[in-house]
Amino acid sequence: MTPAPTHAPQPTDVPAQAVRARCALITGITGQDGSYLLELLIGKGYSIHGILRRSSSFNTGRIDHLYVDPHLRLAQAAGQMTLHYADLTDAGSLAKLVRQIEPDEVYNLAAQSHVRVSFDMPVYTAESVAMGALKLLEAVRDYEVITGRDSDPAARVRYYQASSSEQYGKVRETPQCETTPFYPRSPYAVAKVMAHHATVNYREAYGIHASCGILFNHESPRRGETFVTRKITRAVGRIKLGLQPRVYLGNLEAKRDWGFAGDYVRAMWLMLQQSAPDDYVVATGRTLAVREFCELAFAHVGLDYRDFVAEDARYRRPSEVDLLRGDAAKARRMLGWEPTTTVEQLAAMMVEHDLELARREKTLRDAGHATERQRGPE
Ligand code: NAP
Ligand code: G4F
Repeated sequence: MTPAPTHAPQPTDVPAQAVRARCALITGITGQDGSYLLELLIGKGYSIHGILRRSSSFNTGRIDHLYVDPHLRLAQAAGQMTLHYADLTDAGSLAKLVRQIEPDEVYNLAAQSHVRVSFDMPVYTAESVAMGALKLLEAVRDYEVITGRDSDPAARVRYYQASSSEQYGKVRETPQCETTPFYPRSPYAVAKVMAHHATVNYREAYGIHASCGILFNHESPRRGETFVTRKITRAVGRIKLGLQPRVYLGNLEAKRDWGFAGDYVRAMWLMLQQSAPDDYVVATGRTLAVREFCELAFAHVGLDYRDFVAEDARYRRPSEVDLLRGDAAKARRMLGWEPTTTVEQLAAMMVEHDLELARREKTLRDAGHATERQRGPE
């Protein structure tokens, strides 16, 4: 594996007597959650390693603000972020990386995470989500055995699996909690259920300190543009500035429990600080229909969503998850975790961000630059 540009100081930059900072490996560091988790761990003084997929174009937009030019490394206070080329589908790259960086904590956030796309790419989704988790767990298990960390409870690697409320699927009880049965309704959810059970199994079979966070939908200004909240807030900004006439959506009646991603990565970290591994639901406990989120987002700029939202069946899924509402009582009780952001604040934050992007786009357009890109049926 060829190391990507390193963002951390080299050993010569670090005083010899320095205590080793806690070391975390994050898969999916370039995604929404990875970027917030990176910020959280930097604030806590961790040395962080992230895996980067090879892409023909830049894919580090969400973490570029944390990049430190390696030529300025001597001016940097402590070792922070190093990126490595690897892929969840490449077991060898994962095993090599775990052995090389010797992490104290591993956060498995990488995934083909789009539910609608998983119907188009079920095999790749399973390869990255289900088999990817298994490959990473195997890498951790082998590393622990080789180094003897498996026989010292204080030295065990702590592993976080990004499980999903999507695993509940066709729910028969509301709200959903840790004991609610899974009934997956998409290739993505099926793969996440496997990854979840594999994580629990490695905990029980090999004593790995592995926890699953069953996170309900969480959003932010860094949310991918084809997830419904961001698709809506991005459209609000562009419609308000006259850059597009309307937005086409699929099922407006689906209900989701939407929280703020910045709050949810705190729960991930808290799970790995517990003496015993376990599984936790992370959610706000409030649920809104997509239609109601539209209402909130458009109202923030004084518009009525009914004038601008049109339905298009291409955005519907072959099988839908109609209702999700989480009960995070266990996370509140055991981790002391609380969400800090209401869905109203979340919608306002995202609309403000996307209004600013629309202003910049309009400036470019008015100067004669074409800016809008074509997108797929997501
Ligand atoms: P996201 O923004 O889609 O980020 C996914 C990350 O995974 C990106 O860094 C992506 O790299 C990387 N990735 C995709 N395929 C990969 C592969 N084969 N090998 C290595 N890296 C790969 O997702 P997110 O919203 O941050 O979610 C983080 C995790 O939590 C995911 O596992 C998701 O399924 C799960 N989850 C999310 C939510 C939610 O509401 N956000 C809720 C429950 C669970 P690129 O940047 O190069 O694409
Ligand atoms: O924003 P969504 O695409 O998120 P979805 O499917 O709930 O999945 C997200 O949350 C999961 C946690 O439960 C994560 F595990 C997963 O990785 C991802 O982050 O869609 C939300 C709802 C769906 O019911 C969908 O049918 O919005 C509905 N929707 C209606 N119109 C739309 C659209 N979704 C998208 N993406 N695009 C539409 O035009």
